[in-house]
Amino acid sequence: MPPAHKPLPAHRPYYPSILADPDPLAAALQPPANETPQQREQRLKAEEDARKRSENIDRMLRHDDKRNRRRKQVKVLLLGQSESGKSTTLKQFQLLHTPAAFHKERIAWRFVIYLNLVRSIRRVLEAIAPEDNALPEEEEFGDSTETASIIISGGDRPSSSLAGSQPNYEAYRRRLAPLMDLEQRLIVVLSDPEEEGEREATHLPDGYGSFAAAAALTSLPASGSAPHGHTPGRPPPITIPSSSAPGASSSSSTSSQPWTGPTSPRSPTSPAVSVVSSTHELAVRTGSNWKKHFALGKIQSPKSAHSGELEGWWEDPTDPVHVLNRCAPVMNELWRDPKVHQRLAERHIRLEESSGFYLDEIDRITAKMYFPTDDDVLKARLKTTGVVEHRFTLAKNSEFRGVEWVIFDVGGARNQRQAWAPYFDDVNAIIFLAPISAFDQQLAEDPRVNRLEDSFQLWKSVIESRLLAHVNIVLFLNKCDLLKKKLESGVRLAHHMPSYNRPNDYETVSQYFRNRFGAMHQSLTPNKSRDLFIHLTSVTDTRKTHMIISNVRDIILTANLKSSSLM
Ligand SMILES: Nc1nc2c(ncn2[C@@H]2O[C@H](COP(=O)(O)OP(=O)(O)O)[C@@H](O)[C@H]2O)c(=O)[nH]1
Ligand SMILES: [Mg+2]
Repeated sequence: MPPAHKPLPAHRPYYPSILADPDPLAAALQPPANETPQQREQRLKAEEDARKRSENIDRMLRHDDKRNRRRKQVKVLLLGQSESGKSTTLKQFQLLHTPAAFHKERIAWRFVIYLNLVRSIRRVLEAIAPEDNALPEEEEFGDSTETASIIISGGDRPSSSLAGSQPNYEAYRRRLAPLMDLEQRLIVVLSDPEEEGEREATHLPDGYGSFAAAAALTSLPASGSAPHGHTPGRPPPITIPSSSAPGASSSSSTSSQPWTGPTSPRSPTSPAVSVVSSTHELAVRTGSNWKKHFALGKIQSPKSAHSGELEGWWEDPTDPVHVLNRCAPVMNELWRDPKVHQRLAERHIRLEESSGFYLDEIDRITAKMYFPTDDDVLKARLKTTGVVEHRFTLAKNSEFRGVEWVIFDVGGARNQRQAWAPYFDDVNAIIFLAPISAFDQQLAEDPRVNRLEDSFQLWKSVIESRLLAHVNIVLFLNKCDLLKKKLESGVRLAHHMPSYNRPNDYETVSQYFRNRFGAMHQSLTPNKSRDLFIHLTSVTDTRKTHMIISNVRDIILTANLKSSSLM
């Protein structure tokens, strides 16, 4: 059972109807029972922001009512746990429907991609740290919750019998130290120093388009406030909620337990960067319009004493590209070192499957005039907090010409889910993403909870919801490319889901997941006439995803047309 929750303030008109209702979705969206006053304050602020935003949209819609009666609008909500692929799906919608705007924004992702790369290097260094160095290094280089998400099982330190094959950790650490400094500087550039307290959101202040502007802030100590990392034991087995017994919940109690993961409140005077870098993933906040700050025109290089404006960022000596470029040979050496790979394998760490992985393309990414490609942007990982909205109008498709689409991308982490509620009201369709490759991983926000188990629980609460009973649902069983690789590398589903007793090949496993998610819908939905559309997806694959999106778009439009003609 989910924990009891504190009542929410009475002035918020959206929630009471949901919270008073014993709807299973309401329970799934409850805040953690043991939240601190600071977390509560933050949450209430986020909810207030979401409410205002929703009210603004309503106001705008009322204003545009006349026009909208003629020009139909379709609202689609992207739902799913953190790192399920929601923002990537939104990027694919943008790339398909507003490619010029997408291309214009590509350069804004450069620093995010750099940060993703540097964090991968940090993870490798953490993984190869010798046993006796382990604790200090974890404190210095961050917590282990992120690496926990890519540990297959076990997670024990390698035994001392491996001593002869140790990579030269100290030498790598010394030679790559400039990158660890750079990580702090990138976080400063991408963060908002105005915001205080524990927060994952970052919104970019004016004037932060220039890397030089942040250089002055970077003499801060690297860390010191990192909480103790969590070394997970063998992950708990996954139990699928029984589809034949509506209301039955998983036998695992972990998923309903409150989050007690690392928290490290930041004092206003303490360096913002150390907390962000060691305990949190960098996130982007709704409405921050952060991409504008990094648009080409805003990236100013300092003026040369002699010749005025410089040509590009690569001529700015303070630009991060120079540190990256200088460290590229060592990064390559580290990533190609067989001893490093042996160590990673012994620790069951597969960085190739983690978010924002660019280690196979170090030379290209660190080139002085590097400009992100479409694929780079699709692979970039930046956590979403709040709700991001994207609008576009179908111009070419004759049948549905002029229909406006509004797609909402939400934060998927557990402490973000209550911000979803205001968007349920008049949504036409939900695209729910479940990353089925994650059967051997844990949530970053709670390493005790298996990611697939969390997806099943979330899926169950969405399909059972009476509030959403008449909303079209499309299910993306995502990260199929990673699932295939994982199974081919020998990871066994049955090891993590003891009830699974079929062959371990991709076809059988993906079909099994399709059947299970489908059967849950069939038995739990309050609307038996609702059709469920299931797609096996890898949303980083542009060609296939665009075909699926076009198909989904037409299905949603047809269903929408049908229901509006019935009204
Ligand atoms: N290989 C692979 N990576 C994916 C896929 N979907 C998403 N990703 C990556 O997973 C990370 C998290 O995705 P994101 O869209 O930010 O997840 P969100 O938290 O649900 O918005 C990003 O680095 C994506 O590029 C997929 O199907 N295959
Ligand atoms: Mg996101």
